[in-house]
Amino acid sequence: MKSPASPARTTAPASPHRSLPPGFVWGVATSSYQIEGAAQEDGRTPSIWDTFCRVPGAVAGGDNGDVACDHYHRMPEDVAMIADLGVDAYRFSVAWPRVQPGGRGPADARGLAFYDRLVDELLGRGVKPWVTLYHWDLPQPLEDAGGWPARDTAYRFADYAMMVHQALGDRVENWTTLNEPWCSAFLGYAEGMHAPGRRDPAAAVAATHHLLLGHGLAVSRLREAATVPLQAGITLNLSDHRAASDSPEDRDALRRADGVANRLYLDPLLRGHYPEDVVEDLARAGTPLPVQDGDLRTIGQPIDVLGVNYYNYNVYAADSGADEGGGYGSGIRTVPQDVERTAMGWAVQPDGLTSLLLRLAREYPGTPLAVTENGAAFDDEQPAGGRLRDERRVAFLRDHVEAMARACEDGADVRGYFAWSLMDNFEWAAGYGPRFGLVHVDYATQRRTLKDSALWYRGMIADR
Ligand code: IFM
Repeated sequence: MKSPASPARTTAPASPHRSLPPGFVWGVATSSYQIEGAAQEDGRTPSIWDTFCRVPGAVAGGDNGDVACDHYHRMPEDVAMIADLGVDAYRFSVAWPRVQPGGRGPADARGLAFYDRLVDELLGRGVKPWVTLYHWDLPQPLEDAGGWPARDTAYRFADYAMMVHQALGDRVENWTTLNEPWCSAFLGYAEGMHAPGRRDPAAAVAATHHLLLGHGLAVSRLREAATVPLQAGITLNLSDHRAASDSPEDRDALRRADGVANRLYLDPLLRGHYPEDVVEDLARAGTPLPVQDGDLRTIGQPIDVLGVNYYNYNVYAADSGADEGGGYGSGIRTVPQDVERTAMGWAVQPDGLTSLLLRLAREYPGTPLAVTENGAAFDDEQPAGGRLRDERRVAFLRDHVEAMARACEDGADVRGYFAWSLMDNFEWAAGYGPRFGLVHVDYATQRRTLKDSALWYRGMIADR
């Protein structure tokens, strides 16, 4: 194993700002279910995550998002804290079951009013709102009606997007339809690790198509409804995976893994068609994509920005006895790498951010990129005297910001970077154990303490 923190530097690195374009956006990110709490207030109805958290053994420690960071009640103080970091933008998501309880029928004015206040509070402090419409909290009744594997959910999503746009569209410029549809589809419907906890590879493939269709329908309708200029996009979790060797078998393992993780999403969105090899693999596996006439035109319409969530990459080898997971990775093995790991067990690989951004620039030219999530959970100490020293997170962020800057120097068109996450929060199936925040949250008192990483981030931004 490498030493826990990055090796000491002998020379000071050049400022990343010199390599970044003018107007580069620095931000922090969160999502609704992970921070809001107030799960039963103001008309909000259960999402698939409220349900999943009640399944014994589904979430570590039996945790749930009922209270989370209590952001719903502490929003003005939290926005003041965001502004104090000196960021340009705040990426947050809107809770569908708060805005449209049950996922059908009219909007709930109380739910919309919360986001209305949030947007005003942000703008009043000079912070741009970056809205994500869907970060995994599907209203439970829509799951009961079939969830994302059902085509109708895509149309329900576009209707809901319009409700949010009607309330916020006069002030919000940046709209992200979905966060990490691969996770919604494959972790939720194939691996059963995330809500709704299904283990059905065919459902995951159908969910993929309907998520992308929902994205396309929402983008069309957002553009039709826009009265002020609007930037529309989607955020994908992407990784520039590698093959363990140049053998044809390992290269094919990489092709298949990369096909499902990356190209299954990138190609329809940015090239207007699904990758042929993946379509064939999926059909052969008995899990075909349920594409109808015109869908790919809807999905592949131009977007203004592609959000990239980057954490790490895998090295793949062929192994007839292995299954990468969820029934779609049979014959593929992940080869463990001897590198530093985060508290999630994820490898720390900043070089993968450079290569990913350059690959996107090369293979999907013409679409501006923004790193919409990047960060790490570490086993932080408790705050002492109002301070929390998290040098590993500082090193992680510094190394990844530099890795992004290198990609920009080499030609990638990256317009923004959002640290994940503003504050410690509910880390899905891992519960409240892993702490990704730049800000420490004491869940018993809801006291917030800026970690050294928050101070570093503020200083780095101020240096531009
Ligand atoms: O916390 C999540 C986030 O909701 C989506 N992207 C990855 C993060 C860390 O797991």
